[in-house]
Amino acid sequence: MMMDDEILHLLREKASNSLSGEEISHRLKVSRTAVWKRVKRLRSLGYEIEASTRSGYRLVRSPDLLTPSELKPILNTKWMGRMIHHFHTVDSTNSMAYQLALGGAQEGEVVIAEAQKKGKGRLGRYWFSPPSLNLYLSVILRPKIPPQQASLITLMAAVATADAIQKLSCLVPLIKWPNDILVKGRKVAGLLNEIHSEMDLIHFVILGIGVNLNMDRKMFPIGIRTKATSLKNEMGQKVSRKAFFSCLLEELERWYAIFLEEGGPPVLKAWRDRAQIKGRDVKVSSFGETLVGTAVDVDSDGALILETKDGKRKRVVAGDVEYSKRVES
Ligand code: BT5
Repeated sequence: MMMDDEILHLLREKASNSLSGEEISHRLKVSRTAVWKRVKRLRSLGYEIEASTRSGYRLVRSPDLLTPSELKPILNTKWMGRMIHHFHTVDSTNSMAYQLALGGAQEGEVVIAEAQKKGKGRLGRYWFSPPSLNLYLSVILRPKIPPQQASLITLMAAVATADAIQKLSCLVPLIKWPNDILVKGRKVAGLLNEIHSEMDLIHFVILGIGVNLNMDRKMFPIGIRTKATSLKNEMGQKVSRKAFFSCLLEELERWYAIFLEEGGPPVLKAWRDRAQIKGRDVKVSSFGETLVGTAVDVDSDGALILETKDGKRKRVVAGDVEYSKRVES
């Protein structure tokens, strides 16, 4: 893999011209046959590389792959995503990131996959993750905050994801408590945060984000077809996965810094602006119980405050919300 990246790096430096096989072999200290084999391999991955005996190799087009060599040149972050673990298929990027974090992976390392076989939603649910169309990624964070504040990280990530969607698509997404991102009332992205902690110390948080970018409506499983959407569906045009990745990481890095420096208030304010939850009639399922009432707000820990018909206030820390009326963003 390293050598593939080095060849691509050299070819990109010479984007408008060709580079001879001899020069590549000289610079990488390998034989010309080895270079040729690698070029063949890169072509099989979708790279269009012209080869002529006179002038050498020229990179004509790169595939829409989310490999480190494709992503790093366009990434504008300071530290997030500087280490990217890319996989064609994994069970779940969250599970992979969790294992890497247990093994000592650093804050800001990212796991990304073209497809997931067992993409995870919350509460044992699934995340539909077909290959090469969308974004499935997990970021390892090691915030020095008490575990009770971990749900603010979920809200922070939801705000960052919504901001990235708006920047790239000009659509205005709405956040549905706690972690759904809706466009025109349909779910376009979901977040799953997993935390590894002691009573009063977080070891790490895995921030899992799935965004439907280029999936057509008919590709969704029947059960979610009317509830889910993709940016392509809503914009009527394909979205560059690389550009979206870059924008998302920038927003995450920015919002995480705000959260660490200023705490919950700016995150909660941005979340409230995006969620417009106050006064909505909602049905909430939480730990097997169903509550019906009016949403009052989220509190400083990100819990949902609900007023039931009999005027009682309830605090919900985890669960699912259904709006009585369909929401349009
Ligand atoms: C979520 O759960 O919305 C969290 C999804 C997180 C996915 C990312 S992908 C990268 C990382 N690695 C993982 O393994 N997971 C994270 P929840 O709120 O429980 O919503 C799950 C429900 O959404 C399912 O029961 C379906 O009804 C629906 N759903 C499944 N796949 C979907 C999709 N691709 N788009 C929209 N809705 C979907």
